[in-house]
Amino acid sequence: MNHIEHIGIAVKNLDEANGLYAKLLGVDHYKTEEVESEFVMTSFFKKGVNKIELLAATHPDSAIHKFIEKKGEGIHHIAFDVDDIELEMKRLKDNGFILLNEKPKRGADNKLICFVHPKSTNGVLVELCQSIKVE
Ligand code: CMX
Repeated sequence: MNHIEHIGIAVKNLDEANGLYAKLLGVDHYKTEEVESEFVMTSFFKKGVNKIELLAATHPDSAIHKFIEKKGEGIHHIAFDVDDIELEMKRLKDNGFILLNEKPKRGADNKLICFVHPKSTNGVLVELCQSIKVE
């Protein structure tokens, strides 16, 4: 497990939130990307070493829609960079953490990802992110 790769923030309206975070951070988002398998549209901001991911639901079945319905907009997850996601998933599983998937999935911004259930991490949704090497 390395540094925090990004912080994910659940928002209702991505366009409005993009404008607001651009004003807040003083930089525009550098990309938007849909993750169809997760029913989310994402956008990314980079400020120094820090990265923020905004997430908006594209479907009522989206985890982001359910989260906002229940808790409102706000911090949704903390993502950690990892060198070898399969190794890290095994290490966490062996230590009793509940992983959301058996195999890494393709996430936004060129990453392989796996979520750790918040029930096993004191109520915080944790994401593992391994950068996909571009040949
Ligand atoms: N943080 C903390 N707690 C959360 C949470 C979150 N983000 N989302 C849900 N919970 C809580 C719920 O409130 C609920 O608590 P109670 O049991 O006390 O009511 C509990 O976790 C279970 O929630 P649920 O909605 O019933 O859902 P599941 O158990 O099926 O799964 C979760 C929950 C959080 C793992 C999953 O829905 C989720 O959010 N997965 C990640 C999806 C996502 O962010 N995809 C974007 C990927 C984009 C990318 O970066 O590539």
